[in-house]
Amino acid sequence: MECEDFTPGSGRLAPRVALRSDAPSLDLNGTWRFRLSPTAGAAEDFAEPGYDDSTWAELPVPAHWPLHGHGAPAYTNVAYPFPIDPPHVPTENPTGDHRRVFDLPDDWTGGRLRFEGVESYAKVWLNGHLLGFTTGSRLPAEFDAGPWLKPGRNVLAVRVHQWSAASYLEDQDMWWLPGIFREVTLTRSSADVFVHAGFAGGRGTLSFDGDGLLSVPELGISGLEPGVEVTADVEPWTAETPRLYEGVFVTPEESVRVRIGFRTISIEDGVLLANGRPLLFKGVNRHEFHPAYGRAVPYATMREDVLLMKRHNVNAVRTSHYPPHPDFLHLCDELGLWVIDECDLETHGFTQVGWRHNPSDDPRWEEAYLDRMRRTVERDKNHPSVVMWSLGNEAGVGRNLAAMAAWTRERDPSRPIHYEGDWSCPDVDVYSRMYASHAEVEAIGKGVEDPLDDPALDARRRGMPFLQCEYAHAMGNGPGGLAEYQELFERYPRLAGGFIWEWIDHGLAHPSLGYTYGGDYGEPVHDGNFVIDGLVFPDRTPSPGLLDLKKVYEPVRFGFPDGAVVVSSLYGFRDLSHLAFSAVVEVDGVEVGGFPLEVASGGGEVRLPDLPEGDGERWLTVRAVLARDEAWASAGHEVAWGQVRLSSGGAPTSGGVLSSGGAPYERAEDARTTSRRVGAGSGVVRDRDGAVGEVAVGGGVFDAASGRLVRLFGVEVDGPALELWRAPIDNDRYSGAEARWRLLGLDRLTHRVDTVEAGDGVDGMVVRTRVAPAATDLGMRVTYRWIAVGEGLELVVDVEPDGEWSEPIPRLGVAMSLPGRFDRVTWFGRGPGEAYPDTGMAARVGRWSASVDELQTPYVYPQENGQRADVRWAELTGGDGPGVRVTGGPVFGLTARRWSTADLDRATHLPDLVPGDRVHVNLDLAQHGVGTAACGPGTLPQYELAARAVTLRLRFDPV
Ligand code: IPT
Repeated sequence: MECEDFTPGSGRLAPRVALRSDAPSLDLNGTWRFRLSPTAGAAEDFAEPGYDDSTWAELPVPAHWPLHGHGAPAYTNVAYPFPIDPPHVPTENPTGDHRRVFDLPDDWTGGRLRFEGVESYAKVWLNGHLLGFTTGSRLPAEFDAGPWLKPGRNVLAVRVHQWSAASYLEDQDMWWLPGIFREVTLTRSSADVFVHAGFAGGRGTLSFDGDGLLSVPELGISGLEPGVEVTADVEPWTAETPRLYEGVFVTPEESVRVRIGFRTISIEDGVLLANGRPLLFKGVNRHEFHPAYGRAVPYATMREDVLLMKRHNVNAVRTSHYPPHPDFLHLCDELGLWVIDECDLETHGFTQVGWRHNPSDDPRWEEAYLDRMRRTVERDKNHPSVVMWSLGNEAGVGRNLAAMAAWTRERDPSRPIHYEGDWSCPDVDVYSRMYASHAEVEAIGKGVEDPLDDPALDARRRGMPFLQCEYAHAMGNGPGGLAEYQELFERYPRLAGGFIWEWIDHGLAHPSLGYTYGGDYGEPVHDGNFVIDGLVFPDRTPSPGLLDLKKVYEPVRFGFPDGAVVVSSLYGFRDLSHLAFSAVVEVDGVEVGGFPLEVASGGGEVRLPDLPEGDGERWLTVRAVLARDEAWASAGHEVAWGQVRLSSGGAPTSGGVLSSGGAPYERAEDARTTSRRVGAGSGVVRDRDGAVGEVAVGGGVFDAASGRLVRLFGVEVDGPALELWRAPIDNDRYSGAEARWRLLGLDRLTHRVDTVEAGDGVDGMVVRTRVAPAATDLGMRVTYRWIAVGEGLELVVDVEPDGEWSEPIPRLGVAMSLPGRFDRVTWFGRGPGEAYPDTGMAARVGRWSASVDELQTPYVYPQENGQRADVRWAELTGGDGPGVRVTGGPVFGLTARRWSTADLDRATHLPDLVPGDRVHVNLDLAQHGVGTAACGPGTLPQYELAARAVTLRLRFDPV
């Protein structure tokens, strides 16, 4: 088959820049005629202008045909979904024939047909003449249409094969989605220009290559000739201050708008610099994705991505793992993001055959590799936002990568070269890794990493800045460990930061499954929900992970010495004068005073006035918000905050800025003596036969035989009983913890009641139990002590492990259920969002209220979620009837949902979660950390939950 050719294309024009020209152009997007064939070899008669396509379907262009009812998407991460036998592809090769008729005015002459992106192989005919073919899905291709264009009716025909030799170079972790998924135009523009705009010694330098003249009216530069360098007084471009100057490049045929940003990227003493100052990436990896359109992403959606990133303190993007739509880079120039522009290259699936015959080291593929790199660099070379070229992702090692790097270095010496796949770094300028542990990142930061075998390569690498092109896998609940990475990035100058994996969940919208992932289309080989690992949900709602990231990436930090706030700026390129600072004092979550803070543009210490007093927990919260509208957010947008608990004298008591969500758990000295004994003792309720059926203690009624609470303040309840299980999160699942926990039986605990003591001589009610799974001698001895306290009821739960518990456990707390009318929760603790021991940096102490439904975090793959941490008290209310207030001793983790943990555990898609007639509540002493073990390091030791003797104290009151 011709699509099984190592050659990347034929008949194409030399690659050039994506530009905004005033030359006439015709938009060929819109409705095309479309026919899908299961194999590649159907007759090519459809390319003839007279062919009758009236029975064909209609298809929008740009689009992926599987998202418009033709065939189906398929997802694999690493594995090729076809046998590895390059350059061959399967006979079953879905092939989409496309036709578009367009009219040209009489005076139209010449032009280029430009395709911004076609996956994976396109063969193009104009008026029956074969123009050529192209591969390199996420890269533009142009064909000279001039000789074949006619006045009036013209017919464009394009045959697209899903599989081609090029598919071996496009094994990125994403949906396989064939089609003409970016724009098609007929343009009379042919210009090319390479603008060199630097900033050094406080001045801008400007020159360019290209056949024309360049003017920048704002700088008084006009008619600049190629190869001539001028200097000018300019404001530099940075992601923080994205200052652009409008330039015009004029050739005899056209005039082209170029937006110029003056900036210089350099590496000095192993430190990455922008305009001579350290550059720290607070980045994300961004795939192009839309839940309905796949990689055919509308402009408004690209813009939304950039705005969301800016609003969450993200300052950098790696365009994983291919050049994005050209408009995305214009947005990065305009709104300010540092970009690592990655070539469309990945051969990851060869890892499954020990990298045998990896194209990266096979000379037959060299031209294809170079072609991809040239098209990347030529298309995007004028963007100030692009500060690094990346050769690709996960393509192993080899000579073709070296060839790409050599060509790039020659063509554009102004930008460092990145590639992660070869840790010896022979071809690159920065040392890059993915998912390195905190300990390894620290060693690299200190320059004491393990040496390479080759001393020369080792010395070279030791002189390089380091970045994590991927870290903190944002799959499902998480990622944990963010604050600890950031602390390292900020401490060691060699560390240039990193890029979270990844920006968005690639869940495709589905009428009954909610969002789909691998396997939902019956793919025989797939990687399940590994495609659901983003910081935003498929509809771009920020996940708790993104909110935490915003906190960790804050460009302003607050410290709280006695009677003052210390404001530190982490901006690299601007001061604090664009921010307004304020403070509020809250007592038990109720505001008692607020005032603005006068902060110098360089930050520093601000003395606090006398702060209002109050009876209860007093907190000072300070905020930095935008003082004026910026292009990416309005005045008032919160950029950073800090919080501190005040002692009774008004002085701060602790300065934890990045606190985490774990509840403290300690064994009480003696639960019986420390609990208060107030109010009535127990009463015995006899049934008709005179037997003791129920026992009342204060507002609680218990089943006399089992000691289970059955009614609380008249409300039918079930539990509370010990719970050690959580619906596994992705990190539990992919790290193997889930399998070990299930083997142990933590998801199927049995509760044996040993003694129930109540009535005569017993103050309240004492229930001794042993909680254990079948088939093991491990268990927990659990004693529940109920004591009436005023109108309420106090519960002290002593937990004592029985046997050798070696594994961390998912959770330690009690579970109970209430009638379904309880649909609202109001609490004082951390919120408004979820928090786990190593996440929840975005959750601040306050008084919050939410419906039970609002407490759920809609992870596309259902899993443990929605815990509110460090809860002092919570009121559960709703419907007609009394509410219940739970008070911690001192705090607890709270989860409430309209399905049980077992239901959540069983669910595989969001619509599986169907509300039942009970509300299930977990009151936890602690949970195991979240980590990022689905890909990368697990829960850090300090966030592990060990099975050990603990006491949980709770108090229930009617409200
Ligand atoms: C890493 C890939 O580069 C990225 O595309 C994605 O697949 C990620 O893993 C997992 O979600 S590669 C992996 C072997 C570390």
